Amino acid sequence: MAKSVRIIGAPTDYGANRRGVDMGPSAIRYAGLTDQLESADVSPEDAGDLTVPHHAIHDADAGGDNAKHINEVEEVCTALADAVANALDDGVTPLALGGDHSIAIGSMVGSARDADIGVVWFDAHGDFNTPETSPSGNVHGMPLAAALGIGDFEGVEWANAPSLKEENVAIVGLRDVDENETTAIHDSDVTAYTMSDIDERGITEVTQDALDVATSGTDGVHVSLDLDWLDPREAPGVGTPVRGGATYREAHAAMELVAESGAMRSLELVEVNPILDEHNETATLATELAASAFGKRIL
Ligand code: 5AB
Ligand code: MN
Ligand code: MN
Ligand code: MN
Repeated sequence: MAKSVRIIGAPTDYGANRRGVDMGPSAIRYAGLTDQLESADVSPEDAGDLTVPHHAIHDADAGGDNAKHINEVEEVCTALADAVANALDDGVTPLALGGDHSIAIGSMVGSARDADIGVVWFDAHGDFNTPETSPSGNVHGMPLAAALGIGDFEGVEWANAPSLKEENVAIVGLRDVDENETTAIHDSDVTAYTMSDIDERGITEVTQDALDVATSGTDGVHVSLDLDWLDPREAPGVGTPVRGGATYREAHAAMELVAESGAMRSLELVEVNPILDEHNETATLATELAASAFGKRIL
């Protein structure tokens, strides 16, 4: 029987400072997500979008400077955590569509509710800031620290994934890390691979190592795919592009290894911003990479 996947849209931009990423779920669906998933031999069901609190004037009412819109982020992530946990209860694999990367707090909390999970985080950025260290106050730069209960997030129940251990987190593709994040990553038991590691060792070996980190002693892996992991030439439609990212083929190879591992418990596609995109190509790429992660085969 084909594996079932439940698509859960999280159309939010409260964690980022560039508008438009809240249209990511529409753009990804429009790019043909369900067809791509069917081509990977999984049967998709679309649960629609979560309700995101409305705001008319975004920046005027951001609330706390250190973690902007934290109440709205909490509302979205709490709903997403429930939706992800319910999908897993129903025996289907949750596929969350962002939205900015703050939604990963909800995905990880939900995925970790009844299991010990590992995480593979494909991203140009560390996403390891806390409200205290963040240079921007944007929560999309903080989700890993939040889920791990680091710094100001310690004991923040809605944001912590207690069964997620640092030693089961692997970040892949780093090339833009803030000074405080560098220290925090070094001080943690998280494993981090930079683009230089990919240059030197190749995407296959690095991804395999990352999967080993995330599967070691866990029940499954949450895969978080920030489209800015890819080079901006492949994925221009993102809010924080950084040159020198993964190529089209490297990204597919990594997702194919994810599929081969058989360990993926939940997946999210984040940071697709159709306003900044060219002809929806970043959203299209996101759908193709999802198909690879779910095991699409050429032959
Ligand atoms: B993304 C920055 N480190 O904290 C910050 O796209 C950028 O989810 C965060 O990886 C980028 O504001 C967040 C400067
Ligand atoms: Mn607002
Ligand atoms: Mn990110
Ligand atoms: Mn990023």
